Amino acid sequence: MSKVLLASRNAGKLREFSALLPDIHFVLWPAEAPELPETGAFFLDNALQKAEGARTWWLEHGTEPVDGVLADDSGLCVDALWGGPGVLSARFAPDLVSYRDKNHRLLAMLPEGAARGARFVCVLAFAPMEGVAFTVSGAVEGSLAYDHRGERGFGYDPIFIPEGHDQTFGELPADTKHTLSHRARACAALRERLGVVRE
Ligand code: ITT
Repeated sequence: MSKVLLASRNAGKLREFSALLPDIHFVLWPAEAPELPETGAFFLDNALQKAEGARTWWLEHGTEPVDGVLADDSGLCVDALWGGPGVLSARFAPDLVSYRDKNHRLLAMLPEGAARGARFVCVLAFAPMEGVAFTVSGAVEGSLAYDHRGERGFGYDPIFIPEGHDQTFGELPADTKHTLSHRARACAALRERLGVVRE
């Protein structure tokens, strides 16, 4: 089993990575570690920034050996909002605390009759402790619900209906989300890539 530092403070992501990559033992990003920079304009830039920033910090301060660092930059891209909130998904509506409120705010921003197409995108960056970092990505197409529906998952899950389903990710069981989500697809690509790297 490989040991990987997960450069994320998002509990929802951690839960999903544990389910999607059960063969990896994740070491958590410590509470005393710094906030990782994510100043890029693209998911890919931010994922690499986080993975490489975490690797540099761990090389100096890490408390146990790890094989590499995994970072995830992801978000919801809404057609009627010109792809927003996109890379700014975690920073959308900072005046609001709960995702129920943020989701209502986001839905209220859509003009009446607007197209409801949206997609979740996930870019994973993996930085081996020695060697060059690489990225993989995954996306899932879907549409926005008209209201916050369901309490499963996290973040924008209760307003996103994946293509081919009638329920939101907030209503669908986690096992279903894990067969088709942006993160599941990116994890499948990561597994394949790590398999190649190990050969
Ligand atoms: P880390 O950088 O510490 O990993 P973060 O929450 O800041 O955590 P991002 O910058 O990648 O991570 O922001 C992603 C946001 O997009 C996240 O906070 C959610 O609001 C949303 N998001 C991403 N994947 C999601 C998913 O599977 N379901 C619901 N919302 C998701």
